[in-house]
Amino acid sequence: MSSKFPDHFLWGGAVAANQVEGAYQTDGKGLSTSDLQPQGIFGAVTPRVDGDSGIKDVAIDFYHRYPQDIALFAEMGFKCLRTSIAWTRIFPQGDEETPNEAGLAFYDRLFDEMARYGIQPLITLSHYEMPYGLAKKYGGWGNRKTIGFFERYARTVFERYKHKVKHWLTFNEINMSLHAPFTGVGLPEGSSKSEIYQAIHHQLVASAKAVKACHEIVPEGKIGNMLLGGILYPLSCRPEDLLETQRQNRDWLFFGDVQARGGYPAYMKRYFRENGIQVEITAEDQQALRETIDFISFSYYMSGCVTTDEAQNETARANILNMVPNPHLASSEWGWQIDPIGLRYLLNVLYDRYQKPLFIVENGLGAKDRIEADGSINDDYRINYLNDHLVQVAEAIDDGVEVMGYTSWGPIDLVSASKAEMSKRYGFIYVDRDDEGKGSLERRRKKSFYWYRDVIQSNGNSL
Ligand code: BGP
Repeated sequence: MSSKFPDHFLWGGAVAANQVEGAYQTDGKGLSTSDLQPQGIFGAVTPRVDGDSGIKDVAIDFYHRYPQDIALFAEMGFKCLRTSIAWTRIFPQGDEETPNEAGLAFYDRLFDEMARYGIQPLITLSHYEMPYGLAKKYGGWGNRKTIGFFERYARTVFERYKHKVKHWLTFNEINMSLHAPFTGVGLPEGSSKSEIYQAIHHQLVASAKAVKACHEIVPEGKIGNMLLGGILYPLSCRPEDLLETQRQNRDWLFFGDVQARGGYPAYMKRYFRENGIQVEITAEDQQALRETIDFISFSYYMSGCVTTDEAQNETARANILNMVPNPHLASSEWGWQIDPIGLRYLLNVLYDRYQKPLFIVENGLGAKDRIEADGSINDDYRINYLNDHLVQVAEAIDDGVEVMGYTSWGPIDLVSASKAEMSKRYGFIYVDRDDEGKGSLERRRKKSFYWYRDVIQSNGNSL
């Protein structure tokens, strides 16, 4: 069978600064909102006290061990590595006039190391974090001033890395801001819907300004958005369920509509009005939003269902997003429902809606791994999950969907975002570290390492 994947398909993996780097105060780095959440993004916000050690302080020590890790990615044949820049390495408090040179120099070293192996960087400007200084002093994205601070940061990194980085993303899973206000937009728990949507609006304007800056500074580059791509199905064919499903899907698609189409969709105006949500959108904001992204990127882990039946809703709460479980699907240990066909469906939905190239920048199975007596790790469950999803990506490509690349989540084990622990592993590469932070940090190839190497080498023919 000839490969359905195009030549130059960007195969690779995705990580995020705060889940791998560690070195949380090294070389002048400031505290980030993600450094303050020992229990993960959905845990309580517990401001750190000096000397307190959270699992992310060291994470997997990528800050110092990246040469070894990139060599392992190269061994699998990676064409692309997605990671993020920690804003606080560049502007430690967020509101400085001049950037921190030691932080900038770190990413120069990192991108140079990737270039040695021909691995292209795909860089997220903000992955679930912002300078704590901005959250504390200005109220995070609740304050319009944060737009300017972000624009300065974005322009600084575009200028600095324009010859090294050609693919950029603005905010990781921008649509999660609705569920995790502190990490997403730097607002305290208990903020009102108006406050959250106002902060989201500021973030959308900032995203558009970064897109404009990228187009000016890196004209031959491409910049995309990044959406959490969980698709929702109606639990029944009752018309009310269908309508409610459309409404809930729009809850997250609305972000893509603004970023890809250049303005607020009409349905949001009704939603704001009927829910008493007040958002200040100036004429200048509307002008800024007209600068649209070049491609759509998204994460995909699971799908879920929607019902208007209150009794069924009560029993739901099956996973992190409170989705109603689909009786036809199995779940991971964390209640994330496994749905490869949903990925094909979602790719088609997004392509029909936006007609822009798509990039799957996260997909994977979080699972506990066991090391056998002979030292091997036989993660067939992970291979099966990824294989099934990639088969559906090939189907979508055959459907005519333009897919730029695929970066699986956590190609090397890292700290989980939702739980801030190590034992929920996604990697092809095992890292010796446990939830208490004990372990040698030694790296070890799992069975899936060789499987992925074959997939890349054959451009998907081995699936
Ligand atoms: C996405 C985030 C990632 C990542 C992943 C897996 O939502 O963008 O940062 O961690 O989910 O989630 P978890 O780590 O909670 O298993």
